Amino acid sequence: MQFTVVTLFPELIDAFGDVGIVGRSRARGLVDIATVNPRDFAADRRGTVDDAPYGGGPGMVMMVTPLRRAIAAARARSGGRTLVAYLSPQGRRFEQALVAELAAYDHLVLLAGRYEGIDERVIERDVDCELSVGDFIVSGGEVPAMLVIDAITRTLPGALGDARSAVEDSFSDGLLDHPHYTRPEVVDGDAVPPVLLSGDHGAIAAWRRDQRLARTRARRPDLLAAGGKPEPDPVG
Ligand code: 9D3
Repeated sequence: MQFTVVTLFPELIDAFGDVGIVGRSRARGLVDIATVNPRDFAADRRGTVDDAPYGGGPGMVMMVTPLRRAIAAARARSGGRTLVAYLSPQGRRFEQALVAELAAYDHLVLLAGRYEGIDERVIERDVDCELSVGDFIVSGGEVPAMLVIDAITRTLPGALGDARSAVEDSFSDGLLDHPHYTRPEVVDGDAVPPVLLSGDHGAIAAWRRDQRLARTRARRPDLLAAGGKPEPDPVG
């Protein structure tokens, strides 16, 4: 799977792509991560990519032409099934159901905004969908784009290695995780729950299931609301 991030800060994305499960997936050829910098497509020598908002107000707005050219260059990296997603607070909430939908594409172009945002005409003409990562404010689309790449990469066959599977990931079945323990058996007077030392794999599985349900009920009762939620189409 291909990811191309359109960003004024490619070094952020490059560093992210070198480590952990995403880094290993890249090394194995499972995913390809590239960046395109709108500054390289500016219309002037200075590399201007932003300008003041029509109508007035604080901050700057990312200009149409550098973005449109950058998106075209990003699209040109593949002939496969491509989706252009703009990371923005106005977008559809990014969640696990959407991860699976997006993983069906060959190429995701992730448009990361800075400043107050991007010219609306880019959203109307060049963007297929808008994604938000939650109801809080961050400084730009780069961290949200990394989050999207990370979440999707984890679901690709082979990304997690043989011992683990995406099916075991929390949220794959809509429940929170159970507690985890490792050596020593007692630390500062705190012991590991005895069932985990019992060798009774049936009892351990039952205990973990019970812990997952209890924690979900206590911390995220919304996740236990009956039935799977139907998902709207990511495009439009
Ligand atoms: C303080 C500026 N805000 C005025 C009401 C608007 C605003 C502009 C740009 C708020 C955030 C941003 C930058 N955010 C993103 O690019 C972003 C984001 C987010 O802030 N929250 C959740 N998901 C996302 S995806 C991209």
